[in-house]
Amino acid sequence: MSEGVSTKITRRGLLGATAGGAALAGVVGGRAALTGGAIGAATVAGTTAARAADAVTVAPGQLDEYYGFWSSGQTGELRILGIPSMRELMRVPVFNRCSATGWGITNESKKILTEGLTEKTKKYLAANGHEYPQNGDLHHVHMSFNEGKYDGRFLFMNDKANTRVARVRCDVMKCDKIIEIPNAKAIHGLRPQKWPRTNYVFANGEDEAPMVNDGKVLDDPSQYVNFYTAINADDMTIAWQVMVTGNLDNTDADYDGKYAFSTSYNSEMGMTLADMTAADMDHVVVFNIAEIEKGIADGDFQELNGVKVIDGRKGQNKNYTRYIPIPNNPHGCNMAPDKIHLCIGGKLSPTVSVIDVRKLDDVFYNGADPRSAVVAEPELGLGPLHTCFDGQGRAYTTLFLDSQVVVWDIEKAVRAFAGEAVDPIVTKQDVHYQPGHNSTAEGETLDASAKFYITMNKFSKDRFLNVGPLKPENEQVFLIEGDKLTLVHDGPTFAEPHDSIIVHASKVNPLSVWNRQDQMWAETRKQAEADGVNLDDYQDTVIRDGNKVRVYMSSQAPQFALESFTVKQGDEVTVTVTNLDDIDDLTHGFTMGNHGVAMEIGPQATSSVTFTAAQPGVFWYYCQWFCHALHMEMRGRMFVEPRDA
Ligand code: K7E
Ligand code: CUA
Ligand code: CA
Repeated sequence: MSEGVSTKITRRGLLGATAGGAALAGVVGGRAALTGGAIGAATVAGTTAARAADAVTVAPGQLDEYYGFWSSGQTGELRILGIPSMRELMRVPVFNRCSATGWGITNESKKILTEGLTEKTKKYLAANGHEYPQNGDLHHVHMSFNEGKYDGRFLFMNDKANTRVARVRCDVMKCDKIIEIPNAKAIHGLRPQKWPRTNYVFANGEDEAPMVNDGKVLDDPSQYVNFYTAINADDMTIAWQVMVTGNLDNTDADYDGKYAFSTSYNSEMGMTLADMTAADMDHVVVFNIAEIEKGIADGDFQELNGVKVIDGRKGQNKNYTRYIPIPNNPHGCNMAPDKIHLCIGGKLSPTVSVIDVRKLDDVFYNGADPRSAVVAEPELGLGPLHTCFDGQGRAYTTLFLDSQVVVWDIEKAVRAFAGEAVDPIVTKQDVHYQPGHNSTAEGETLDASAKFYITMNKFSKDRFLNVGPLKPENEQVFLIEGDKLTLVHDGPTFAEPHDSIIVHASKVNPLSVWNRQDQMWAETRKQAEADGVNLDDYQDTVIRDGNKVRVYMSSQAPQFALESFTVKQGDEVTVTVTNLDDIDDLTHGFTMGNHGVAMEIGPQATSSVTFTAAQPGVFWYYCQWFCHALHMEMRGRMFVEPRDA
């Protein structure tokens, strides 16, 4: 790093005042100054940043060792990066609309975006002129597991804004299911079951609301509840829900298939900031999966909007849930790959609370005090949010207010809690700035490794050229070498580098060309068969069906099978394009001028789009994915005849 230590202190002091709040500025600035000096000395004594950077450099033309799957927060898409290079490889639209691929425009994507919505929500949307939510807030993406390791089948992700959960197929890297979660409000934390495999995806409802939210109860929080949801991962249906006390923030599952966990920052059920932060202790809810399944089988549930709901609120005296008191507005919930320790970020408390999951049986069945499962609570720094692991007994916790990561030893933290005079902290490293989530390679699995550390920072401040009041956020990569972290990469990113998982490339094997029989266009295929059109062969057919017109055209670079087609003003036109090119990386597109219509058609794929030809005239369509030297010429005309002609 060429940057002088004194500059760093000034910048960090400034940051403390703006992001940490005036009251904390002195504390944060002071800590930063000390740490800045210490890190500077360590850099001189140890590996140079330049040599460390070499260790994660991926030369042009070389492939990365890992896939990174990134959530994009309020942008609503999934992003795929190459790791460790941090090259952005792909954006997969999920909860957002996409101009390049036609996600949200094609019939195939609209089916996925609408079919999982509740009738109520469809009504709210229709009143606003929409078929599906126009935004999404994608916080957490996680891959399906088999025996504690990634299995390369699916990615699951949440939409906090519209209470949805989506699934992406890893064979084609496209979303194939989106469901709205009934009863719950604002799905935030999301994790797949790790053991024995991902049968369930667990999803947390963050916002409190009346159990039946029909306007009869409004400003009476004593009647509000929250819902924990288990989704059947294989068919994306709701398995069951558990009603809980307090709200739900983040979640994780154990490596035994017995328990799942959620943090709650609002055990107070407060509706104001002051009320939500009133208590010193909130809690982690522990869900006993076998007991919940038994309760469902025994009929101990109520049915609410088609979902079987178990009552797991405090004071139920059943074995569905337990509440473990945790300081203070806790946030992150991360299960260590040692299969034993669950780490809860204290957020307003400078501690991480460590729960030994082997002690939970006693809490459930032998009346042990829930706090007896807490086996360590190291004081790590200000604003601990999320923890990741390197598979070697170390934990890496982001400190939001300190703008640092703290590396600490889990076993030493347990010994210190038991009274031994050991310091669990291995090192602290500055990050830039205000980190939220963090990742190590496969760190949330039994394949966790200690190669590199990625921090997703909410603020970039002065790290990049100024692009106006809205700044990029910043993702940083550190090389892990024993006790030392060396910064090797800064990467600006558009909203929001919320969370990521890092998956070894050997576990992900996407296709290069679509399978012609793919389910994605099954309905379109059915309609084509009814129209006597073979989607697997050359197509240049126009079918008139009342005021509906169905246009089938195949495409092969650099031509559409139809140079033109004719419809009447007011017709509902469906254009189905099949890309008959059977070549890697040869994607065509179809954009209809002045109609807000575009779609991607990958090699061997079929896509369709429906629109109304409202105005008479000549309209050009063209291929918008550069496919050939004569790509510009890959176009044609739609003639719209005036209605009374
Ligand atoms: Cu993953 Cu922000 Cu949604 Cu923590 S939560 S930062
Ligand atoms: Cu086909 Cu451009
Ligand atoms: Ca609280």
